[in-house]
Amino acid sequence: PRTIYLADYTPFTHVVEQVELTFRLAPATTRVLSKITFAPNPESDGGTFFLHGEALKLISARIDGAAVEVRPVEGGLTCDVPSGRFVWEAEVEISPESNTALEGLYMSNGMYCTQCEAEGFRKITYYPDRPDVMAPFKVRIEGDLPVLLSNGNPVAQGEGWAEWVDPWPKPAYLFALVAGELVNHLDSFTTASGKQVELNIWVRPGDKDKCAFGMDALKRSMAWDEQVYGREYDLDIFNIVAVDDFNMGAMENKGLNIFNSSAVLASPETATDANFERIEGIIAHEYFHNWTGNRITCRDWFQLCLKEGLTVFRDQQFTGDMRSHPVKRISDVLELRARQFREDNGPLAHPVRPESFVEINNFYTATVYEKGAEVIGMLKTLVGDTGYKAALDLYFERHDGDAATIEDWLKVFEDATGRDLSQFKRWYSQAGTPRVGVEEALSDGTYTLTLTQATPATPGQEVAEPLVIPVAVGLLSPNGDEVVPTQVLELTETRQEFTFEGLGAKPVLSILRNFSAPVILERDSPNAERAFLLAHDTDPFNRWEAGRALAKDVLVRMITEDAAPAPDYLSALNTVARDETLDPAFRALALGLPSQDDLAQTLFEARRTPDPLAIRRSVRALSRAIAEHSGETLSDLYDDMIVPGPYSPDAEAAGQRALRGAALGYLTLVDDGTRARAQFETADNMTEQLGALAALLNIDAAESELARFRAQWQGDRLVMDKWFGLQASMAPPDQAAERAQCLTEDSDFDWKNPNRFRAVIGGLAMNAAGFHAPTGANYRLVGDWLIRLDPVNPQTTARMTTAFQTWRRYDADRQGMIREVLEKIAATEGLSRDTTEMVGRILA
Ligand code: HT7
Ligand code: ZN
Repeated sequence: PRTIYLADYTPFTHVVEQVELTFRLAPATTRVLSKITFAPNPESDGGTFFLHGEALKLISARIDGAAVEVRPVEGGLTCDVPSGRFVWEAEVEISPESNTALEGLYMSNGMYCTQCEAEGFRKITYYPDRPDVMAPFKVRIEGDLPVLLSNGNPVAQGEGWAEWVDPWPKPAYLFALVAGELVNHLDSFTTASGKQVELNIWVRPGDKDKCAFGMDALKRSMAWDEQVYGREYDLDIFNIVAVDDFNMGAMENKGLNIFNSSAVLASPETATDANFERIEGIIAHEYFHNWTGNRITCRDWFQLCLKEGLTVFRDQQFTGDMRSHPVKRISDVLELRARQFREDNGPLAHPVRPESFVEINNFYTATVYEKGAEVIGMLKTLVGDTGYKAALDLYFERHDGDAATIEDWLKVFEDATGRDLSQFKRWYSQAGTPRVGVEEALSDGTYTLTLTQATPATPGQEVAEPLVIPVAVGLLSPNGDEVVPTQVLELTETRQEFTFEGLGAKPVLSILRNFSAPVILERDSPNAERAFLLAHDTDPFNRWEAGRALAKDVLVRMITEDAAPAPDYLSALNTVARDETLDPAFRALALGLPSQDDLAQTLFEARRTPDPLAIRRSVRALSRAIAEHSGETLSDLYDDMIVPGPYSPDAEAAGQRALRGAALGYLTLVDDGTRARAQFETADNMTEQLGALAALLNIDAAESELARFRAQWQGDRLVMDKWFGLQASMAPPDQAAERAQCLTEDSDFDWKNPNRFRAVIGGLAMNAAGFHAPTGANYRLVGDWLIRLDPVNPQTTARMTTAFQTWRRYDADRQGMIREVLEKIAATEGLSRDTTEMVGRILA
């Protein structure tokens, strides 16, 4: 397959002035008629006229009304065109019902829908399918279905047809069409300038009672973007549609967002608190794209982080404002370390702005999204809130309507703040997680902090240059008072000293407050100091981090030295759990132990081969020790954290349920499941029902509850995904293979549905000890399912190969078995470009 390089960018030969599309819908033979006005692009040096097109049956093509002879070439066609403006007209036929890849126009439960990002529009008609070609679209849909939707505003409709006009020039990847038997949850929003906007969430008839929360989240997002970023909505209507078969979470098509139903549908009975929070975040994210992504888009796909990093950053800010900033920051960092650090420290490492790709779909990664957001967070820390606001105002003013680049983005910060960002820019081009070292010294009242930085080599990048790393620090006196409040040190050299005067005694350092940079701190502080910070730090993130570091240290000793659970840690944790001055949601996070995957990586970095079974044993032993040590505290929490009244998904109630759920998890280890069984019986919401089921599964005593859960929820696809996912991800190591096999043979295992496939196969891959069971049976099971899925849905297959990205951590036997599986996948005849690229990179 051909590699595409950022350095090879050239503008398209033409600009598109207008697009008119007519769809005559039929499951196997949809006709797409296009009329596109092209004019020479003054910014192009010329070249051959080329239109992308894939899997299209060309019926006819005309230029300025006369038939034209087209020449098929790889990935599309070329033809001779007039030297000035001309009108291209084509008719093509496509088959939505046989489109299982869920890219282009496809069908899901009898409904037509589209997914065009990144390069799906070329499966709909011939077009310059690249983000820097922006045009206004007019769309006519003809089909015998009650609801016919596209981008922009509705302009006319009749029985079996509808016309839409989107006045805002957009790239083809933001095109969308939906047609089906849908019902709407209707509402409206009045913008700051007084414009009335119609809002709809379109769903299958049975799902109408699951839209209220999503609608509320949408209205809060619209208000927030006006208040915080000064951004108003710009059409008369905003539609969201829920679709069951979808490769990712959701898609920000202009005025017509399409959502995986799991990312929008929620009711107290069927969705957990975590689901509600995810839905709120995704609705906000897609809505915020209207400005950061749609009004200002990307010049080319290498600039993906321009829209995704910024939009993730904005949705993180939104959730922090809606809920709790410290809790959100801790959750985001947990996620960053679990997904992005894993990527950045393995064979799939790539810069936030990659410089080459084979298949762009493989670069919708944690690095582009989450590290992309961290880079923006660092920029904001460096230029301050006022500088950030000025830069963003300038960005919207200067680039509205543009297809922009990271250079454009950084230039607005330079122009608005006067700062030189040439060194900072390395964050976009240099992969790998920087390691920051710390040395401290006190002499004559002067405290000297020496910081070092080094970034390990990553694929294709042997040498890393020093970055600009904002390190937020505070100093505490030994009695717990803060003697130096938070200040941001700018680490720009490989080694740099910072001094603080007038300190009587050696202070306790609280470093990287609020996780001010996406780095790994290499610092072996004594456990007494960690316990001190856990008790006294004024920075909530670092308080949590201190507890985390303690837990990790205890677990590593248990795993490698067969040590007993450290009593100091047990009592420190008990104190935090009891501390009523702390938010319950924070306490719930503090009670969580590092994941088994995190521990495996920690051991690997300490040059020890992780044994997944030993890790699991130690985590379970520590959990049991916590349950025994803090039995009374946990029992009190379980009784006190009952949320009175009807279920509400708000942050406060969710925080209390999270703490109660954490307590239940521990208590179930020592009460034979008595409480969990009772909770399962009486739960009136999914958070508590699923929490009880998980607690029982954890002690392998959920047989009857699993059967009852299934009987209750058989008809609800999203809830049944939970049933599948929980079993695959929690099966004990010696049963995981058999259990997973059984789940894949279940009559409800609809493997072509990405949510169900991810629940079972992804769930198994997340079951750390189970996946790595010494027989290798689960490696083979996952590998064989990926081979089966690849011809049906390459995008989801390729994403799921990441289950194997950490393979080099493990012992020779496991590595050998995984290599065999990867080589078998790679050798599969007709393997997609997507999966070929991923497996090749993982094996390299
Ligand atoms: N911009 C979207 C990314 C995307 C996508 C979404 C659904 C299916 C396939 C997709 N490929 C790329 C989603 C987002 O970041 O908001
Ligand atoms: Zn996005």
